[in-house]
Amino acid sequence: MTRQFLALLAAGLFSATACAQVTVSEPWIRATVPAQKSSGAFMQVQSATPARLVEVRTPVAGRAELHEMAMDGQTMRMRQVKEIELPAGKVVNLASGGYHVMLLDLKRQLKEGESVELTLVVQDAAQKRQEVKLAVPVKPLTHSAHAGH
Ligand SMILES: [Cu+2]
Repeated sequence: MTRQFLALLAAGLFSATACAQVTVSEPWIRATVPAQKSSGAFMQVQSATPARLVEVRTPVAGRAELHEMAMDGQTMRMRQVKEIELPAGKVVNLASGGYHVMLLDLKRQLKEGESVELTLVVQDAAQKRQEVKLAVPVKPLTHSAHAGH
């Protein structure tokens, strides 16, 4: 990623008006070791009106996917999902072992204590999209069970 692109990202893409109807609490990203190419982002998301989380973006990863963990016979596996339902007023927990955000093709190591820009794209019932921009703290590797990639 070029410096120019980073500057564009910081300057223009996001309006300052965070959507009032979507609340994100306790977001965190799992720290990585130097050669590691993937990590997970976890948080609690609540929307006042029925909506769906349809996309996640971050400058530190080549791509970010929405995943869910599910039993496949006797084994827990994760798979990509297109979207995550946000029922009105319900806190949806994106956590290790359930739905989560997977960061893939990491461009660098994510170190404990830093803050990573993450943007959630939420679509409401009228198909209108809005972005929720977050500064997410990187925390130590506490969920080692999540190593499926
Ligand atoms: Cu995953």
